[in-house]
Amino acid sequence: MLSFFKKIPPYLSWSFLLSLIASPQSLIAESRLGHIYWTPENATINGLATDGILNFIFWLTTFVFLGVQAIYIYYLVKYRRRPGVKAHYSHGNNKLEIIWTTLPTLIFLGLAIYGNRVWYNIHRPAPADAMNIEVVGYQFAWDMRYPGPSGVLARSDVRTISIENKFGIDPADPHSKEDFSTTELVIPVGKPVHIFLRSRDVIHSFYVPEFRLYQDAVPGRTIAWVWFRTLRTGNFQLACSQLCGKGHYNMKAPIRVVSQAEYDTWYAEKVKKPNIVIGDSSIAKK
Ligand SMILES: [Cu+2]
Repeated sequence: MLSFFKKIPPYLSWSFLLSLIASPQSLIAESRLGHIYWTPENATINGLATDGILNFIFWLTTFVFLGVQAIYIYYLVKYRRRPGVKAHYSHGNNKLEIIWTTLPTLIFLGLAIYGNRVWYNIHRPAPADAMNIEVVGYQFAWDMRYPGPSGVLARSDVRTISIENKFGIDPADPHSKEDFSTTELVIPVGKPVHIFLRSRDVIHSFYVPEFRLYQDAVPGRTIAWVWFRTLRTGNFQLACSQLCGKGHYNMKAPIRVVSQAEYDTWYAEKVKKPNIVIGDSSIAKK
């Protein structure tokens, strides 16, 4: 067997390895047609800030990397040993040491402050006019809960989630008769959307690359700090991004960002038929 591998010319094995690196799109589950070597095109206002810091750090490190390599090669050539010239050997320079320790420290401090500001802006409280949607992950799909005409989601508690009451809704709340659930996330473009994120079983993750959003859904908790505002209409995909079991690969839901008019038509149709049934939990307790 080993002798067989020894017979492979080295350029062939190298070309195989290179082909693996050069064709990552064939290794990704859902093929992307654009932006293959960069992030997918952003679709939210928060995403602009995230992309800003990502691009800034990318170009800063590119600039530093190229600069350092250029100086390195220049010195390598300039102070090399030649006939009649001895290789130059430096024992260090305190002034230079201080400069190249202080400069990166200042850059890192600046990046930390910049990053914190971006993080704070993304996580500041949702605006008052944001629409509330509950998103619940479970093995292996997503359920969305929309409020009725009042715009207020019925009171719910993760502790009362059961087979009969999959959202853990309080049946005493009058809003509980208005809410409806869907398996796709439909959003009017430009409207702030406040997500209440929950899990019914294990840890899942709400991941939408175009929204620059990645947030774990943890059983027993309601994650209430995720909100965003979309910039353009389009079809996206909500994909679970925490390995959550054997069906994880297929745990996804469509996201449709549509015009306000299109959303109103869709909502009017849905809100007519509240479809959340809260069963008799006393049966389960027996
Ligand atoms: Cu999952």
